[in-house]
Amino acid sequence: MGIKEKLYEKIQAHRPRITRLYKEFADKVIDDVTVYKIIAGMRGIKALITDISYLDPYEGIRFRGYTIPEVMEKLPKPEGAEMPYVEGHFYLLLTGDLPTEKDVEEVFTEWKKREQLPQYVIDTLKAMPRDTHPMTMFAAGILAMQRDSKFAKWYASGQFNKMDAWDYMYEDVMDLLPKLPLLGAYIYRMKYKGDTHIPSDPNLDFGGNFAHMMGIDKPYDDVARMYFILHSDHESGNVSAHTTHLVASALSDIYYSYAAGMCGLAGPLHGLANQEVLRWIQGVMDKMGGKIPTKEEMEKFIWDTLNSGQVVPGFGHAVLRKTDPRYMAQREFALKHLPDDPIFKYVDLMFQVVPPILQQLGKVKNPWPNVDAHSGCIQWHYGVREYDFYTVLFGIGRALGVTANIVWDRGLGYQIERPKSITTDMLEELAGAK
Ligand code: FAM
Repeated sequence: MGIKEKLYEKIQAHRPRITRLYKEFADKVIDDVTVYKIIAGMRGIKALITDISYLDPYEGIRFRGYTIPEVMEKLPKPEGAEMPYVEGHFYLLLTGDLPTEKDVEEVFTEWKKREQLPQYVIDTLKAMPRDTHPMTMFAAGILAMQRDSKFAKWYASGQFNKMDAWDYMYEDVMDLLPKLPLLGAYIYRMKYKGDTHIPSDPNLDFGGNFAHMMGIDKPYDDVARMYFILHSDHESGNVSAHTTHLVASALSDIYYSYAAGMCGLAGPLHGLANQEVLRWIQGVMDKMGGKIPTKEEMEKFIWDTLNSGQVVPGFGHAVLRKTDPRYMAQREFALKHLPDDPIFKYVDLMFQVVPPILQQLGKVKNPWPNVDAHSGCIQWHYGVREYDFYTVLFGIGRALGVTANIVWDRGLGYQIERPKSITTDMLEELAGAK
């Protein structure tokens, strides 16, 4: 059975569960909304539903029920590679089943047919000032492709039928995803490599081809695969996933929705944190004259940062309460491939020194490192030293999860999002603060 047939079968099987919940349990209370939760950005309110991934505070992310080590072990890998095919990971996210080699082959072939970047996208990028932020270029490139949306054309034709919406969304997603490595690599080489470009290789997979078009040798192909898989999804409430879902809930197509999600990812509190880590480390390196600090010296740098009112970048998390497994996956890779890298030595030292200090503060809910504490270090090692570009890498990965979500959103007929707002007066009244 092909991926689309399997997806349809899964959607059909799932629909009655949602219909039953909606019809028979509509009034059941699931969570409380407190004043804190409202003011703290709807923090923690259970108000979204997704089966693509789930974030357990103590275990970290599970993709379709599989932990990161399980995903890395169970998914098929290209010959000689350490990291799995991104194609296979997308199959898992979309269908919920581990792919066979044949399933991966199907996604590979389908994506290869659809990967070419339209000339008008290249023209759009070229028309932008060269110092435009790469995330702006990335979002603009995606938005430009909206003219080719099959979902939007179908809707405009007057044929729209809620039961078939997933099909057109799926077709758009399959058109969009394979173009993203080409778009990202094009932006990178246009901005930072003198507008010289390396054509896509028809024989290379999503991650391998990205490394090839970036112009970076092995094992950067595995870095790309790992990076895209690790960043693919973090359940639905984070800014990029939630924005994509929200915009799509208005029946906007994937180009509008995912471009909007990328604008959210571009924010310093979301996709930009990884470059803050590198900036912090390099600031310390300058002060140390390039030497690796002792444990005591590193402790002092951490305290100086905290005493000056700043946070230690790369540590803490809104939901997680242990070391991020996405951090651990990158740490394992670094221990194997770049144990002597000076930046890795700093990252490693921070891993030992920072958590006990944050614990001493007493207020930090999670003193452990998050994914961003590691990502920049590996990119820097393999020569991607333009900080601004790191969020584009995150964005290519994030596409895998958010697009799988949107196909399912349409499959299950989720409605337009429309929470209710109240005024401050009303909140004071409701809180008994008047
Ligand atoms: N260094 C110093 N103080 C920290 C801290 C850190 N790494 N993490 C949390 N705190 C403080 C926090 O500022 C707050 O202090 P105040 O009460 O004085 O405001 C207190 O501890 C309680 O915060 P929390 O409940 O533990 O964390 P939040 O849920 O409010 O915030 C983070 C979560 C991630 C924003 C926060 O831990 C932080 O600022 N970390 C450093 C920046 C970072 O690494 N961001 C990347 C997050 C990443 F996972 C992502 O989303 N891309």
